[in-house]
Amino acid sequence: MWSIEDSQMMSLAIELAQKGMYTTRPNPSVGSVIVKDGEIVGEGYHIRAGGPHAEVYALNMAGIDAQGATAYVTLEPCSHYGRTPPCAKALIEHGVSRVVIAVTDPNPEVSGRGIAMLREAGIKVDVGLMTTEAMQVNLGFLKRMEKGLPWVTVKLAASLDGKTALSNGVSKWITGPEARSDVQRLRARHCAIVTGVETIIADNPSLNVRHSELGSLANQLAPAEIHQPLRVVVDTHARLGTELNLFKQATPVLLVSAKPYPEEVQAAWPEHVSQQILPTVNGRIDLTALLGLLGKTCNSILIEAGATLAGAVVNQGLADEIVLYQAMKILGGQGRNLLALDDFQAMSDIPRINLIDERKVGKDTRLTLRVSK
Ligand code: AOF
Ligand code: ZN
Repeated sequence: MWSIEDSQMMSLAIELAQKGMYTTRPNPSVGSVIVKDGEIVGEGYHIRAGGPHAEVYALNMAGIDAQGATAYVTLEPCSHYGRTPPCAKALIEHGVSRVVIAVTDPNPEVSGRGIAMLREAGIKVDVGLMTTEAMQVNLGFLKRMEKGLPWVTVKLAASLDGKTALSNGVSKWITGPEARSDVQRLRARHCAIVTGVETIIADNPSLNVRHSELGSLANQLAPAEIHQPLRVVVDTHARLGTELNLFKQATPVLLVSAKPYPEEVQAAWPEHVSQQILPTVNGRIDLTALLGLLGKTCNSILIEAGATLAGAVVNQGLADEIVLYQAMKILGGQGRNLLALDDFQAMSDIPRINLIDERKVGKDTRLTLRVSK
């Protein structure tokens, strides 16, 4: 069913979609290529929510050449009037004769209706080219649409002996500057960063994205184009004080606890700080409830926390991906472990982890791992 040209054009559409990775959320990243008589007459990608969809850029570029052409789209064209009119309608009006789609859109507003609209208009629609590859670009959007939960990435950094700090608690500069810059890019593509109260007390981090530390991405992304992630702190007993680096930047901070903060603490919060009270399980914030809350607006979240919270996320089977930066150092002693996990009794009980990617980042190694359920 698929020609070599089909595969080449869809690969290009996927590459285009990837360009939107840092800017489209909560929308998906979508790419489109329009081909007429073997020539590319239009291409485009979705840049930001509220702006035109990928197909519209490609159709505008193609103009009259779209007549009788084939449109390649990485996600099913939309059928609804959202912030923009339906792309299926635009494709019909421009007279394309064939549409090739990699992934159907699970958004209940669309979910097959885009395909139906095109077919009703007599357009040939072929679905399922390079589906797996195209899905990788929108793992968060697809999971949120299907389950109402965000994609969960757990970021970890450790020595060769799996420690995150010396025995005396010193944890600064385990990984090098390149890995820290890589973490900035990781933050930039997640909707929220979740950490625990212990990390805030120990390190007083700001958990923001700093343009100057984005490395090569800084050339692509102007400071104003960065989506600063929502910063979430799990603080079950509402212990946090008010003099925190987290509060210094005026982008949203959400404090999650089991009880309200004292009135005088709340009164000292800047305007961008808010709190949410969630239920507990065994004396700790119910992480499934937290994911459900964040899944209302977030495609993907990054857990940057200590062994207890990160361990709980993995233990409860809530992690989709682990990004592990491993420094070529041996910290020795009784330093902090990477994850606080259950004592497993059998090899069949341990989490199942697959290596997706492994590369050198400066002097460190970065492993990207998928956790299968
Ligand atoms: C497409 N092409 O490039 C995108 C699509 O709020 P709106 O109007 O931008 O609609 C957002 C929804 O449209 C989004 O949730 C997804 O279902 C679809 N996104 N569709 O055909 C695109 N970004
Ligand atoms: Zn659309």
